[in-house]
Amino acid sequence: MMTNRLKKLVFVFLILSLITSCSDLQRLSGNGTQEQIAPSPFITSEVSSDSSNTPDPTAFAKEEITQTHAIPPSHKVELEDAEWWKSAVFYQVFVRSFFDSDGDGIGDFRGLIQKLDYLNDGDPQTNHDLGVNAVWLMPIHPSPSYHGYDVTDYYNTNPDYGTLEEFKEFIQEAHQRGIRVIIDLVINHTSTQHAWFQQALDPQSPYHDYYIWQDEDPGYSGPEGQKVWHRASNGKYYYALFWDQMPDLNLQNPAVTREIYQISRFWLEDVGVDGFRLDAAKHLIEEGSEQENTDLTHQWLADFYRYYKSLNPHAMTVGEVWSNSFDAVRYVRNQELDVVFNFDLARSILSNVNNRNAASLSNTLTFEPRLFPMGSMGIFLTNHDQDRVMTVLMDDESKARIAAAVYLTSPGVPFIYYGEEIGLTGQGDHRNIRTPMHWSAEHMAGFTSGTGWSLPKMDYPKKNVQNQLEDPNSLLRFYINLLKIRAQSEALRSGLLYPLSSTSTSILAFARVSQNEQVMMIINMSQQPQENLILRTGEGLHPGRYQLKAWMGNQVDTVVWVEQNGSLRDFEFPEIIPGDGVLIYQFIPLIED
Ligand SMILES: [Ca+2]
Ligand SMILES: [Ca+2]
Ligand SMILES: [Ca+2]
Repeated sequence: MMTNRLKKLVFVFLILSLITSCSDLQRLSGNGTQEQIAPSPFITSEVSSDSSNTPDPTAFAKEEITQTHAIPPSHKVELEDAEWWKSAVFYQVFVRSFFDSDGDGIGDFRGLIQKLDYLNDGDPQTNHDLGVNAVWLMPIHPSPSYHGYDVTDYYNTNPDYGTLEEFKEFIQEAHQRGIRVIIDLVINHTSTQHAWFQQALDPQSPYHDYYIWQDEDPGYSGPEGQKVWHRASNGKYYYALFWDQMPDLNLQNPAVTREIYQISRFWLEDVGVDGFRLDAAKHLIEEGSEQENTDLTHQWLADFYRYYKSLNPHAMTVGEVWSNSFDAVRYVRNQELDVVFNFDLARSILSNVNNRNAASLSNTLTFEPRLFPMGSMGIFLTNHDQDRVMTVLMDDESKARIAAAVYLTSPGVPFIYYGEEIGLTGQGDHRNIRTPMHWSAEHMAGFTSGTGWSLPKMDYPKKNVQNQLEDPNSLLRFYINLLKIRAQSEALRSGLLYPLSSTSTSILAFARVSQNEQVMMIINMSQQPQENLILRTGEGLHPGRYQLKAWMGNQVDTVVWVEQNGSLRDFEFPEIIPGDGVLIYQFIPLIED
């Protein structure tokens, strides 16, 4: 289609511009203090000096296509409420491993209720809780597998976890604390044990076309080279992308789409969830051997979006699109998903933190979020399918802090994988990265009074929530502090990111700038203290004279002067920045006499 083609061209142009501007900044960052920073080719900076001190929110990019400009004040309430996910912090929970209330060794809904006060007790004044305002529960439906991604009944809860009534109670308790609840919705495939598939084996059954059949094996394999066509007991071949026990649904069959709509309506209206994490969203509909990101998949999701928004405009979806960010962003530009995870960014954050590469990380953090409309990019470090953060960072807790500081202060909707905040480890077999939460040094890490379905890691006597809450310098305390700072900062939740170049190649520095606030991050990605640091940027800040208020780090006595064009020229930071240090400052305008 012509319009899509045009958009693609504009898109590619923007990306090229960005790459150019990033490399400009990078070239300067290593040099002396004499040079001026060239204006970015797509920043128009047409702020008239006689107007108020707030820049034109559309100055960033006139092209409607990026949609990354600041939200105008008139839309603030909507940002906070109707589109609540745009300023939310999510916590991803594997129910089976979170907390067991009845001693059978399996986490459950009652256990979740008992631990809600750890996630958010509903009181912003207390500080023994993370203060997250949304949870994503991995599949809660009946399933023959421990993970639940092969569903046998979409209208019930897994009896291991509890009854539907108990789940409703959980939602009520969560909502009372200001926590929204989304659940995994697995619609690409079912279990072979689902009644639909059992009946589908009969070619005369109306359920036959709920799945994808061929008389002969078409022979082609999946995107990872895996076998996707499997012979059934009826002699025909069915398509199953992930596993022969998870046959793909035929979402081109309107009857199947109607089923999915009914299921969604049930959970949104009758049960009361706030949205869905759509598993395998890029794989919904195949076009022959084209098995990911097809036009038909995009179209199906656009229809589904209209459907669930018609039921409840506050309902949201976040999609698993495990592709590069250019493919991923297509799902949030035209109302198909509300949020899509950025896997490229996650990988880049971890590898750059691991390699202590501030310049490369600065480029990524500048480039990636600008691809996405504000509030539509899911930002995370790892999830239930990937080696845990602390393992990837080779048990280096200072690196774990840097990684956390980066993704919890960057543009995007953060998703914390349970246990990440206390430094749980795990790699390889997925069971190893879905082990029980460590609550205390008690039996089974306080996860169960019985024998856990899986054992906690050996380090639980030292590494657990109770210990870390008591230790003001723990990783958990660091997460709690960061999340508190984020919760009180409009700029960190919704502002644009402007990289600050500096005289040190070890420093990652950037500003977050919203309509009413600006915040500066200074992260020392080396172990060596950095002194006489000079920071600058050519654009983006609100003009004026400011003091810095320390949100993290020492209070500094200095004045920052931002010029009329929004640039910061050679600001000398007056303190030594400790190795692995994370500093956060809010700009406080100086009232001139
Ligand atoms: Ca239990
Ligand atoms: Ca609290
Ligand atoms: Ca599919």
